[in-house]
Amino acid sequence: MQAILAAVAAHGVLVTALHALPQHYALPPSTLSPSSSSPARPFHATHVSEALAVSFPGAAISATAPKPLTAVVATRKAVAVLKGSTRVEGVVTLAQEKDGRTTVNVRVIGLTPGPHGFHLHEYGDTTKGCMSTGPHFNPNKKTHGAPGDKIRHAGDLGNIIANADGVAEATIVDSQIPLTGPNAVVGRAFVVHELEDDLGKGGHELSLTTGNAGGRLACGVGVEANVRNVGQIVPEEAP
Ligand SMILES: [Cu+2]
Ligand SMILES: [Zn+2]
Repeated sequence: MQAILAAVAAHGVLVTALHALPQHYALPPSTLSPSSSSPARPFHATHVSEALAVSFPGAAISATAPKPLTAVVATRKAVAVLKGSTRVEGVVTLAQEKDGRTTVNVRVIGLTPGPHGFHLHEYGDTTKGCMSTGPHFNPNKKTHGAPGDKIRHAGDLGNIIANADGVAEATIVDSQIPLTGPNAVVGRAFVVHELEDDLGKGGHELSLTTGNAGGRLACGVGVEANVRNVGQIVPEEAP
């Protein structure tokens, strides 16, 4: 009796998996091509369909049917932990949407209340603190500007604003800071500054290079969270 119940349960799970599969196949073809996955990875899409084709006929299902393979990693993610020589610190989490835009969630503590320039700088080199992270990331050789400007550095993310407790929280959605490719944030540094970024409009001699945002209080290098695993089908975790 128990064996029958187990077989029924396994059957139900597999039917669920089959119903769920088609929407997961709406992935870009490149993410499912054999070349995008090393042979060692066990849950490649073709393997999934073969496994289901073989095991689906009801009579053949045993109680030891494999776990359903329906969870797909869909969003690229990266993270940066900001530290400095002061008590300013923070965390930046990044998620790249399907349409290519990146959502940046920032939380920084220990700031003076008010606006502080926030940028992606070119290098992930922090051997000399935040100073060795180089200038604003600027692959298109533009002048400094606001995030919404046509003419801006790719790394120009504007200001984050600290409250009376010195905490700044912001969500920025931007199309110039992808998580993959030659302009990826991975390996570059996020920097939070002492002063407000004038967004290129302050008339100071530094306005068109740095926004005259003053010293670098804290910085952190973007590192990948799941960047390489997007598009993979993985076993659903047990409830
Ligand atoms: Cu900066
Ligand atoms: Zn800039």
